[in-house]
Amino acid sequence: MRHARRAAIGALLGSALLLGASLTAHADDTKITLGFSQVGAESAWRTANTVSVKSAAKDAGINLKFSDAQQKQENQIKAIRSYIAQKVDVIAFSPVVESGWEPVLIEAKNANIPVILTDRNIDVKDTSLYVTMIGSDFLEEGRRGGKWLEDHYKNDAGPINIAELQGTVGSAPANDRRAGLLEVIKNDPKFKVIASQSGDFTLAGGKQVMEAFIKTYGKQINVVYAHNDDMALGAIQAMEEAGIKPGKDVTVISFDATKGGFEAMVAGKINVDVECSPLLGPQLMTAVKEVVAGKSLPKRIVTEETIFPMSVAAQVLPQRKY
Ligand code: GZL
Repeated sequence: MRHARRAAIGALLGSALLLGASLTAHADDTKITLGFSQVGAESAWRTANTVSVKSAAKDAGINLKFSDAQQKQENQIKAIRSYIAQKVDVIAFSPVVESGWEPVLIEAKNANIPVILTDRNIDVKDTSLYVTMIGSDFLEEGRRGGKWLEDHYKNDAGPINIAELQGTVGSAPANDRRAGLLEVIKNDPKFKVIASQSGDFTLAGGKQVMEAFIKTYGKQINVVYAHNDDMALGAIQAMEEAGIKPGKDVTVISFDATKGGFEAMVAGKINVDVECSPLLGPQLMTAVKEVVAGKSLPKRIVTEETIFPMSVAAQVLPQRKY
């Protein structure tokens, strides 16, 4: 008798466990699935952005499908097409460049899958192809860098020759950080951009381009305007190998304000770092849930950020999150 009772209880327990499992499985099916196409892993900023997206998806209970495009637009388009085929609930991506997105975004629209842009913007006539764009105002970042430069050299008659390390060709941050600088210095003839070339947002790219600039312009260079910290750190290596003291012989302006940028400011090798926050994950997941819930979102969600001169770096560095 006791044996039979024990067997019955065991069977009951087993089916309860099975039921529980199937409920959880069912719960997984009702989880929101987000397909995310990331630019690549080109910089410390990008790495921090990926960590933010992945951890925020986990915290939000969102099922994340993630792909790294190795900075190639065709890989992002392929990833977006695969998310459409998998019928994800929402697609989000950080567009490596501004143009060439209409065809695949029309496919997403025809599949009734909403698209959210993060980090970088796109240049499309039909802005109904995406719900919202969450990220920095790169034009304002460029203006901040330009205004700092004007103030830094307010008592210097010039000429002030600028060597510009551009980010990825055709990308919104590269286009706008350049445009913001030129907008500020255009009425001040003492400033001249004597060299400008893309280092593709990488440390190696920044070093390679700076080596070429030093060969061609040598001591004529007064300022390095680097579109991100990784290229600035590469340029610093090139300058030191050429016996140039970055931050002293040459003023270095950089963007992102990553830990590496702060450490270089503490070491006196970067003079100012314009903040560009990669911590977009939480805002993205909130937007995803709101889109799925049918709520309307603003077309543009701008991240709050500032500028850090070298003088505050040592005090601010311990609080930095990326
Ligand atoms: C800016 C981001 C840029 C960073 C670079 O939001 O798109 O790409 O400035 C990164 O570090 O590679």
